[in-house]
Amino acid sequence: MLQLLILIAGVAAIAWVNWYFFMAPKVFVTAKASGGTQEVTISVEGGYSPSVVRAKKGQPLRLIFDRKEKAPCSDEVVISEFGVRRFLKPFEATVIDVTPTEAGTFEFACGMSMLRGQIEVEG
Ligand SMILES: [Cu+2]
Repeated sequence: MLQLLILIAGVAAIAWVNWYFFMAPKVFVTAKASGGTQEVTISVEGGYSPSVVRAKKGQPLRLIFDRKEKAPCSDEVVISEFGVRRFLKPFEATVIDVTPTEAGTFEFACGMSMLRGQIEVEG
């Protein structure tokens, strides 16, 4: 009986770890449109939250990276498809404006590609 309980607890712990690392960080947010510009605030703290931003093609997209840490990993953010490489000041919000001209999924990442997120552009 005790062994069974330990087994159940173990399986639950593994399930939780999988959920935490693979499911939970994938927070989807659709950029809010106001006056023709889509806007989304992404908090930067050991990762990007939301990590997936949905936006529409052909409309300016304003990404506000709100960096809540000074860990060197998140010093820079790179969005290679848009030719963006920007330094994010600790405990400050950095505004990055891009205009997606094509539909698709575009990655953004820290300078070392450890922290990752995506921009999903719908046509
Ligand atoms: Cu990094």
